[in-house]
Amino acid sequence: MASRNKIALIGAGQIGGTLALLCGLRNLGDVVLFDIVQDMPQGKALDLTHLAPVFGCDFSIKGTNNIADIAGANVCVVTSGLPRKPGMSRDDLVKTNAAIVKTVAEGIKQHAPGALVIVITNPLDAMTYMMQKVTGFPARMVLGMAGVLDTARYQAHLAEELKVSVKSVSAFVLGGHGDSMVPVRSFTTCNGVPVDKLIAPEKLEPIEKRVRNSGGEVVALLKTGSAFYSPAASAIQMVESYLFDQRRVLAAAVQSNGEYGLNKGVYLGLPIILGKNGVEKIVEIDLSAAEKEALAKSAKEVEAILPLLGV
Ligand code: A3D
Repeated sequence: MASRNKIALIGAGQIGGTLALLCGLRNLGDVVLFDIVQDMPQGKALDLTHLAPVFGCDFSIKGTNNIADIAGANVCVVTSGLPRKPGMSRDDLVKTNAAIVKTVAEGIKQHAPGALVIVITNPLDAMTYMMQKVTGFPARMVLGMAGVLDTARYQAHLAEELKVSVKSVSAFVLGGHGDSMVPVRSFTTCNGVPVDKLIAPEKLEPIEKRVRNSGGEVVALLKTGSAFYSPAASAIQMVESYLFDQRRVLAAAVQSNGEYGLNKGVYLGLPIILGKNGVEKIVEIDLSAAEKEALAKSAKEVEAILPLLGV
């Protein structure tokens, strides 16, 4: 008999709770929702248990403060850590969140050694690097969610400008999940038509600038916390690609093995194929000289933070 998937959500805050909801709605398997705050994950789990009959979702969800409950998880999605406040950069979170991610990584290493780990905690690329270093898991099994979201933000604003369905826009945003991220215009199309043939540069540039600052735009509006619906949805796309071996081509923070001339070992948003073995392949696309330069600059910004991690 086939066994059910088990998805461990580490951090039961805004993104963790939304992830749990989406796991249920999309029938992905059974969920363990872990947090250090007493009773809160149990409360969210009970609420979602009551939702299951309404939509006919066959899933069990357990809220817990005991990390040992993640044992046997196929996938761990990590959101534990502080979100930004208005005026903060993602890098301002580094010290606090590094300590949290280190503890969580030790728990995952001990209790879920076979799991795919998807990190969402910011600063994303550095936290994913830290997760791989502390768990010692193969690099193909540790990746960060940012590229799917940054790409979705680009697609959303391009579709708005073109007045077309978001389904018609195909795009890539690569690089670090920060101000230096790289919207890859040369591989961004509306049903195969290059986007720079459809939108004039003076309109395209502000859209790309807005994408780089989209996270901050949401933070400034919310005032407490950061985006959570779209980050959760983006991670769910990655979870599905892994659990169902969909081999989707998407952008994710992965460990470079020298692709694109980047230093080996650095974590950065690159195009990948995500399947049952985790990162099946880092795809090398033919970037323009300016895009390559922007990617290298973005990698330098990520590398500048790594010494602060102490791993
Ligand atoms: P929030 O609602 O504050 O939830 C974080 C949760 O982590 C809280 O419930 C904490 O109690 C919990 N926590 C703290 N320490 C631990 C620990 N040691 N073990 C388990 N849980 C712990 O934040 P959120 O869900 O809105 O955001 C979570 C993270 O995602 C933040 O670092 C955000 O900056 C980041 N984020 C990333 C993106 C990307 O695109 C990469 C987008 C939006 C937010």
